[in-house]
Amino acid sequence: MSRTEANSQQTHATACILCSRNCGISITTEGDRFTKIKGDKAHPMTEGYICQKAARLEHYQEHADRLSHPLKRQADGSHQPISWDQALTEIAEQLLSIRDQHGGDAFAFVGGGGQGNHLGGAYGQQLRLAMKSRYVYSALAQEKTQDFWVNGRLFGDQRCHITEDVEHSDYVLFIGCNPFQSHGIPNARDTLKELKKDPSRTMVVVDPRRSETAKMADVHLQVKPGTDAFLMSSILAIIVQEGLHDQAFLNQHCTGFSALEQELLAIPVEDYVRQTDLALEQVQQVARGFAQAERGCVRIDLGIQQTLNTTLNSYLEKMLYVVTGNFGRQGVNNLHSFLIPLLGNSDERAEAKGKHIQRTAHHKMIPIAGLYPPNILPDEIEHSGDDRIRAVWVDSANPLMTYADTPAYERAFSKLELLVVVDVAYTETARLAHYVLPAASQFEKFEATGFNLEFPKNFFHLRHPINKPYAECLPEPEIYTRLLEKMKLIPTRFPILERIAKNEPELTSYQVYLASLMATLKLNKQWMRYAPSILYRTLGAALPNDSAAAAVLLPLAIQYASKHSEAVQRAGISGNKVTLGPNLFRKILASKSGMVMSQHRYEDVWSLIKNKDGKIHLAIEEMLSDLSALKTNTPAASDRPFILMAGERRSYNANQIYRDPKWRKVDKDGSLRMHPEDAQQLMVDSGDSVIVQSDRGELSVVVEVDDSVRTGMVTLPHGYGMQYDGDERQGPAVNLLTAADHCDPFSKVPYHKYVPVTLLKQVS
Ligand SMILES: Nc1nc2c(c(=O)[nH]1)N[C@H]1C(S)=C(S)[C@@H](COP(=O)(O)OP(=O)(O)OC[C@H]3O[C@@H](n4cnc5c(=O)[nH]c(N)nc54)[C@H](O)[C@@H]3O)O[C@H]1N2
Ligand SMILES: Nc1nc2c(c(=O)[nH]1)N[C@H]1C(S)=C(S)[C@@H](COP(=O)(O)OP(=O)(O)OC[C@H]3O[C@@H](n4cnc5c(=O)[nH]c(N)nc54)[C@H](O)[C@@H]3O)O[C@H]1N2
Ligand code: SF4
Ligand SMILES: [Mo]
Repeated sequence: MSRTEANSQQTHATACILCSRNCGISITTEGDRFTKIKGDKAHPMTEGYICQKAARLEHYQEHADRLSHPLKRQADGSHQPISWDQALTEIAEQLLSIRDQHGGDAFAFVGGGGQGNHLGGAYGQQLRLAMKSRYVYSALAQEKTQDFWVNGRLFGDQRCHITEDVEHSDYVLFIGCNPFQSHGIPNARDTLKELKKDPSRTMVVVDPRRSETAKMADVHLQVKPGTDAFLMSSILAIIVQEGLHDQAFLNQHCTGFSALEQELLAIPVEDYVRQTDLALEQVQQVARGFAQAERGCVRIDLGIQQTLNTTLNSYLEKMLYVVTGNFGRQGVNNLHSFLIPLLGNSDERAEAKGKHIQRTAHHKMIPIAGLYPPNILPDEIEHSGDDRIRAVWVDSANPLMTYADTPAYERAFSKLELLVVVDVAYTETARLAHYVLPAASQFEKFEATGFNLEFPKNFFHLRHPINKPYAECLPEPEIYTRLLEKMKLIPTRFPILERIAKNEPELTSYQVYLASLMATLKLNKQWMRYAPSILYRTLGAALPNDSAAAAVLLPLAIQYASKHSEAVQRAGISGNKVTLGPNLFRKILASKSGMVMSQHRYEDVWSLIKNKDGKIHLAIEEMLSDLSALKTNTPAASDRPFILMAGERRSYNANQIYRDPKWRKVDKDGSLRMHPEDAQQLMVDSGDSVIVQSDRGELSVVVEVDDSVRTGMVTLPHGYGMQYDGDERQGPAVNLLTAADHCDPFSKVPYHKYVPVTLLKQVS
C-alpha cells in the first residue's frame, strides 16, 4: 500500500475506537502516518486517560487488508476492483429485484456500527427501510438483549438503560466483568486503583478466574462457572430473610415487591451456595456488606450475560441494587439519556392485543430493542420456505469470526443471492461477499459514538477527520446516500432546500431550513424515511469544515434539548425553546475534543423511567417463575470435563478491529489458560499444543499454565483467528467451537462463557 509521505507534523484531537469508552486521544501525524498517540487531556470525560491498546491504532489505520476499491466477486470466487458507479448500480438493481420479488422479509441488515462508529449507522438504517425490512441482526443481540428485555419490563421501555457510578460508590459488586482489561467504566484502571487504596470502600469481584480486577479486590468470590443465578438469588435471599432490604425505597418507588419477596423467602440458601462452590459465610458477609453500604453499586458484563440463566441473571443483578435502594443517587446505579438512539423498544406483549410483532420466519423469534439475534440468522437463511432471507447487508461487523458457529455462517452466507459488505478491511466475511464496499476509516471521516452512557453528566464527541479517505474509500453517509439515489428512492438534487441551506443555513436557528424540510417531506411522504440523506445532501453541504455527515445530529440535538432542556442548560448551553437544540448542535460541531451535553440532577432518574406510574415494576412473571424453577434447574450433564470460556478480554485483543497480528506485544498465540493441576493431569506444559474439542468443532491451541483460572475451567481470547493478508489463521478462531443452539432459549444470547470441551494432548 502506498501512502503520501509528506513530512508536515500535525496533532489532532479524536477518540480511540476500540471499546465502548471511546477515550479522547490526540494523534500526531506525519503525512498520513500516525507517529504519536496520547490521551487527550481536553476530553471532558477521560481527561487524558488511555490504555495500552490505543497506542497501537496505526495498525487499524494502515495494514495489508485495508480495502481501497469496491470489489465484485467473479465466477471463480476471486474479487476484482470495479468503479463505485458500477458497484452501486448493480447492487441497487439486485436489491430492488429481490425486494419486488420476495418482499422486505428477504433482506437483513447485519451490524451497523462497531465500538465507535454510530454516525454511519444512522444513514445505514435507511437502506433497511428502503428494503421494507425490519430485520437488524446486531452483536448487541448476542450479549445484551436479555438485559434490554428486563429493562423494558422493569422501567417500561427497552431503551431505559442502566449506568453505574462506580467512581463514587463505597461498595462495588463487579459480577462477571473484568474492567481492568475490558474497561466498560470510565477510566477503569484509575477508578479501580482509587477503590483499592481507600480502606473505607469495598470492592467485591465475582469471577471464576482470579482476573486482573479480582487481584485488586477486597473480596473475590471465585464462583463456579455458570452458577451466578444461584449466587445472586442467595445474596438476595439473605438480604430479605435478614430484613436488610430497603422497605421505604421499595414502598415509594417500586411495585410488586411482595411477589419477589415470597420467592426469595423460599430459597434454600445453603443448598444454592453449595452449587456455587463458595463458602456460606463469605456470601453472607457480601450480602450484609452490600445491603448496609451507604452507596452500593453493581457492574456486570459478559461473565453473567453469555452464560447459563442469562435472562434471569439480568433480572437478579438489577434486583441487587433495587431491593437495597441503591438507585437514583450518587455512587449507585442510575438510568441515563442517549443522544443517538441506539436501541428501539419492542414489547412482545403487544401481540396479545393484536399489534403486529415481526417474528422471524423460521425460529419465530421476536425482536428485542428492535434487534434480532445472530445465533438464529444462519437458520433464517437456510430454511426451506419462500420466506427465507436471501440478501444480507453487513456493515461494521465480521460475523464469520464474531458470531457463534463459524461453519454455519460460512455455509449460510454462501447460499445468499446477494451479500454486500461495507468495511474498512478485507475481512473473512468480505471474502464471501458478492460486493465489498470500502469505507473510510474512523480517522478519515466525521464519526461519533452513541455509547454516551453516563449520568448525571453525559457527554458527546463528534470526531473530526484526521486524514483524507484512503484511495477510493468513502464515508458511510456518502455510500448510503448514493445507493438510495441509484435505487431512485430520492432525487440527486433538492434545489429549494439546497438554496435555503446554502444561503443562510442558520437563519433563525435553522428554523427556516427545518420548516422547508418538513414541508418537502409532507409533500413527498415517501422521502420521510430518508431524512438523514436529505439532511446530508442539503444542510450538510452548507455545514462548516465539510462536516456534512453531522447534519443528522441537528434533529437529534433538537429532540434531546427539548426532552432534557434543564440538563442541557446546566451543561452551560444557553437558549430558549427554539434556540437550545441548535445551540447544542453548534457546540457539538465546534468541540473537537468532545463536550458535556447534559448535567442532570439525580432526581431526573425518575423522569427517565417510562412506566406511567413512574415506578419500577418488580413482579415480572417470567422471571419469578424462572427464579422458582432454579430449584430443579441443574446444567445438563456433559461428558466433556472442562468448561471453556470462549472469548476472554486480554491486554492484546480488541474484538476483530485490529487485523495485523504485529499489533500484539504479548500473547501472540492467544493461548489457552489452564490451571497447573489440570495441566499436570494432562501432562502438558506452557507452550505445548492441545486440541480443544466441543460439540461443534475443534481447534489446535497453545497452552499457558496459569493458576488464575479455576480447575476444570479453561479460557481462550476472542479477537484472534483472522486470515490476515491471505495467510493461515492467526491464533484461535473461537467461534469454530461455539454452536448456534448453545444459547438462552428465550433471548438466543449465546453461552460463550460456558462451552463444555474435551482437551487432547497433541503429540508432535
Ligand atoms: N481488551 C479488550 N477489551 C474489550 C474488548 C476486547 O476485545 N478486548 N471488547 C469489548 C466488548 S465488545 C465487550 S462486550 C466488553 C466485555 O467485557 P467483559 O465482560 O468484562 O470481558 P470478558 O473477559 O469477556 O468477561 C468478563 C469476566 O467474566 C468472567 N466469567 C466467565 N465465566 C463466568 C461466570 O460463569 N460467572 C462470572 N461471574 N464470571 C464469569 C471471566 O473470567 C472474565 O473475567 O469488553 C470490551 N473491552
Ligand atoms: N466466542 C465469542 N464470540 C464473540 C465474543 C466472545 O466473547 N466470544 N464477543 C462478542 C462481542 S461482545 C462483540 S461486541 C462482537 C463484536 O463483533 P463485531 O460486531 O463483528 O465487531 P468487531 O469485531 O468490532 O468488528 C467490526 C468490523 O468493523 C470494521 N470497521 C472498523 N471501522 C469501520 C468503519 O469505520 N466503517 C465500517 N464500515 N467498518 C469498520 C472492522 O474492520 C471489523 O471488520 O464479538 C462477539 N463475538
Ligand atoms: S481500548 Fe477502550 S479503554 Fe483503551 S484507550 Fe481505547 S477506548 Fe479507552
Ligand atoms: Mo461486546
